[in-house]
Amino acid sequence: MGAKLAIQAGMDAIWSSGFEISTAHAVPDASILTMSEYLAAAHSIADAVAPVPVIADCDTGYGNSNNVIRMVHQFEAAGVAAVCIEDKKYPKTNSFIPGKQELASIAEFVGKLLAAKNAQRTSAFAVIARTEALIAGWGVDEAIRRCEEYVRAGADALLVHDKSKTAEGIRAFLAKWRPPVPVIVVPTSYPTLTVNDAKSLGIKTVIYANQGIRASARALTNVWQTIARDGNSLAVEGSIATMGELFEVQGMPEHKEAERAFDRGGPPPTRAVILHAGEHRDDPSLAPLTADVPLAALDLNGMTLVERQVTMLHQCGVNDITVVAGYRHEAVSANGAGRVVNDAWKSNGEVGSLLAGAASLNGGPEGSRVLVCYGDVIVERTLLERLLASDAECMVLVDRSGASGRHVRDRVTVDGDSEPGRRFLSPSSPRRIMAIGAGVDAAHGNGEFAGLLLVSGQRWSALRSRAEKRGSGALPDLLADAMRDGDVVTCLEVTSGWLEVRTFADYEMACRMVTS
Ligand code: SPV
Ligand code: MG
Repeated sequence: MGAKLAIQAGMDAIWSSGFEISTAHAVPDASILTMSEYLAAAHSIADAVAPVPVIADCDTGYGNSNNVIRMVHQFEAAGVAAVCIEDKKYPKTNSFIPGKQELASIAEFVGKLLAAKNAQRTSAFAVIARTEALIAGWGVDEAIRRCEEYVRAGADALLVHDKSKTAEGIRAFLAKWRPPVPVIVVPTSYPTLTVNDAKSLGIKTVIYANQGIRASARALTNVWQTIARDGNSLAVEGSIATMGELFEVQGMPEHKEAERAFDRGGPPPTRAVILHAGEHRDDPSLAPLTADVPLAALDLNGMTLVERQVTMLHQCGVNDITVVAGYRHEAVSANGAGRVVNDAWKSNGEVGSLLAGAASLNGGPEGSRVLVCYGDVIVERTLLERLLASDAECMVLVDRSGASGRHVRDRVTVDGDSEPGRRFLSPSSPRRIMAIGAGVDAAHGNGEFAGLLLVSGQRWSALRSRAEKRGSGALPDLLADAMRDGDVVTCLEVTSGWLEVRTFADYEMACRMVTS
């Protein structure tokens, strides 16, 4: 995160700092963490900022020249642009820890540099030699003597570290010797040196090695102290990053984009609208139950009807759900779903409710499918799963059982010659609906619309425009409009597994049959 924020703020490259990684683990920067831990951090950083170059601070090379060979292989494979090793004895301590800073011999360090340059597999990879001669108090001449040898051994750049309060040591170094490779400095203790000053001295890279984690530590302390003191987080809310900012840093927008482009695992995302606006008071047997509450709020063995519908949709992976309420809407609570009200439900009907629901779906991912569900219908989960598994452009659930002896609300005519009431297997490819809506009479109907409609993202936009044109009416009539314009509507044919609650007897049956 720190690396990505630094790049976003305008830095050119990243120093994967041993001090910062140790601090993040709350252990001393003293060869305590292992190479694997530094490597994992450098790898994550390189991934996060690619193709921005990352320089990995590799301390003393984590051992002798053999350790350096493996180190170079691993860091190069992890995508870092360069490694930097320093000429101290192992185990090292951070250069700013007072006390003894022991240097390795020139010969030993030259051996490590030769091993590193010999181990690299790609020509662009760089090995930076860091001298701690000034840190250890050995003076500018020793620093130069060492750096000359390091350049002869193949070092691609030199990091001349110093902990004095001014840049005089570095100035003196560069005044006496102008190395044939780039020079890098870390002005932690002499922050008055500007990048422009460094440039005019001939320095190629300035590393701000630890300011990031120092800022984080101070900010964390302030935030926790405030929350602990206040017993809430109000006072800090305005000064801390928002979750949205961090979603950006995580790369959530790219994640979503990639999911849309490449994720082919399973059915496409589906949003659902449940139409619950109507009053269901035309049947006298149900009217007393729905005098004060709508059908959606009726209890079905411990859960309201709408809660059952929402729960089942969740179980089938549909999480973006809008319930459209109307009649006695204040009694409809839709936990786990959004809720909108169609105030004009009496006059604009299912189409009006569909439009009210569509408005609230606007925020969802572009192109996802829409499932429209009648509020007074309960289906078995397997039917819903079968419908959702389909990749049809526009599909309705149709009951072919013949519906003999009972009122059929929405008749449909399905293509093909299967006789209603006979046993049958669903065809391998879905059959077309030839007619739907008010125009289908008993003589021509051979099935019943069972209250579920699944529409692809593309078809949804067209259906919505048609609904806007129509303004009101019943859902089957809207589909009939679409078919008149040439749209193909197919069906998933079933002979049982659903029921609609239109009478008190239906309600009783639902209570008997719905158990879990
Ligand atoms: C680091 O960042 O780990 C360094 C630079 O090695 S310094 O902490 O200044 O030594
Ligand atoms: Mg370090």
